[in-house]
Amino acid sequence: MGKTIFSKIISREIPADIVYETESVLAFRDINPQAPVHILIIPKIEIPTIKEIKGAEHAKLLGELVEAANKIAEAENISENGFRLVFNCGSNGGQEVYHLHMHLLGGRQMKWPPG
Ligand code: DGP
Repeated sequence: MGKTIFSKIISREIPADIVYETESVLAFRDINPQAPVHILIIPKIEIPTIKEIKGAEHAKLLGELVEAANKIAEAENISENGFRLVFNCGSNGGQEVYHLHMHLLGGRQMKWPPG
């Protein structure tokens, strides 16, 4: 698969508002925010979708993505009131960028079911 826009954000070829970074994870503000806080949390390795996730191989990485979300939610002051984490997968899931990413959304009341 070709390089996605998120790989170019990881390599700093294109700019992003980066809010968190570790050796394995990067987080930056969504360019088209759907909530007062809308941050994308991504692994630095290229995994196209959540379908490629294997427990034995990726358990640590997934834990790091969720840990990043919790830390960012604290830093953004949305932890106490709660927030939403979303993985869109494939066409029906509404996925546009085929580099695995978790959406962290907060700062307003979320609705259910989602659109
Ligand atoms: P998804 O539909 O789950 O694949 O979400 C992709 C998200 O990525 C979408 O909410 C918009 C965001 N996005 C797309 N291109 C860029 C970009 O160049 N920079 C940033 N910060 N976000 C982007």
